[in-house]
Amino acid sequence: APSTLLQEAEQFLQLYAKEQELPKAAYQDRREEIVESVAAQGTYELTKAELAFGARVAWRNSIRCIGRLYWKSLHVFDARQVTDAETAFRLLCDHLRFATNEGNIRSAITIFPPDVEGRTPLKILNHQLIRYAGYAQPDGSVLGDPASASFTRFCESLGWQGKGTAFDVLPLVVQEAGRPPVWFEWPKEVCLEVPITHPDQPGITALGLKWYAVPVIADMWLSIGGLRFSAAPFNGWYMGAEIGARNLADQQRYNALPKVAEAMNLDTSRNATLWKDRALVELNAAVLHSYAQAGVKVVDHHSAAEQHAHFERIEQSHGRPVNGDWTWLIPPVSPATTATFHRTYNAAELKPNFFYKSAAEK
Ligand code: HEM
Ligand code: NRG
Repeated sequence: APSTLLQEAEQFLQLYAKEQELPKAAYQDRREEIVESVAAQGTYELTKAELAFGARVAWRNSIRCIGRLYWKSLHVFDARQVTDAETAFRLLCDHLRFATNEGNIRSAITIFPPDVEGRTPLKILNHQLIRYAGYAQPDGSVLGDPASASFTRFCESLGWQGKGTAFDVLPLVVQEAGRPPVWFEWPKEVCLEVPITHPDQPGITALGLKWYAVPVIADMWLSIGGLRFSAAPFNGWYMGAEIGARNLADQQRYNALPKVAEAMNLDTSRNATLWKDRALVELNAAVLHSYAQAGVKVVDHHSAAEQHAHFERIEQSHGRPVNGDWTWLIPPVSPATTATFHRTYNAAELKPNFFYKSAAEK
């Protein structure tokens, strides 16, 4: 409804004016401009500066993100003019090259046009821009990443075919409004990957595990000033535990702990030998070692938690509330060794922010 659009636009403009020290006259002019545009057009356009500020604050307000200390350094690519699939693919290749930066990863977001009257001009159907395929096998198991099984089947239904390894990079799938989805294979050069090696456990190195350098979440919508950006993929760098304690370790993902334990000659006959815990620590050490060795930026969970604590102090010093989702902010390995574990958070989600889409909105 236009009334909530106007309300959210005004709230956002107030935040922008306050934090960017906009002169009162400029604020009032801009406010009038927005009111008139909404009256005439039913919508309005953010300036480039408002868009960049809004995207950065959306990161700052992300209650599940432990990496928020760096919210001001987000690079914002304005792709609001782009409505065709080929150009989107080209710009997303540029995004990946910029973000990857030969391993010295830079946080970035590419923002495609906002929805108009509930309609998304250009959709991205991937969960992350780069992710590995998962192929359902006749015996019920999955080759590759089980989390990608249904999207992999969907890509195959569009005519895409992977090599059939456990680490096939899925294609980009985009959809122009009113058209069928189309896929694009990423050039190899935009998908930097890291082979997982262990400094003193050759058996772990021999497992042949790997992971990609840059996580780019592509399936959330970005809310700024009452506008909805349904295609706004963003990236930072990995916290090692996302890979070592979840992607490679979860039973319903790559399930590597039994193999790691075997490579370490651990006694797996009883839970009480803590073989899973020992394997988990070494797998996480291997991930951090491998990314460092490859010159790819990564953060360990202890440093990440310290950085978040620093972020909390800065936010407090500016008189802003620090909201958080404790269940996500604690790392999945050794949570009680971090300060995050020992405090509580209010889980309110301020706007601008990133939100999940409902099944119907995907
Ligand atoms: C979630 C770390 C950058 C927005 C997370 C999570 C981690 C993390 C560990 C939890 C993920 C999970 O458990 O699956 C980092 C690090 C960054 C970074 C180390 C390095 C710079 C960013 C950026 C944005 C962002 C650039 C947006 C501009 C979010 C959001 C979530 C999240 C929205 C929640 C995702 C969900 O609900 O699935 N981050 N992040 N983060 N982060 Fe960050
Ligand atoms: N756990 C997911 C990625 C979620 C977001 N994590 C980040 N975001 N680090 C995974 O692929 O393991 N980021 O923008 O850097």
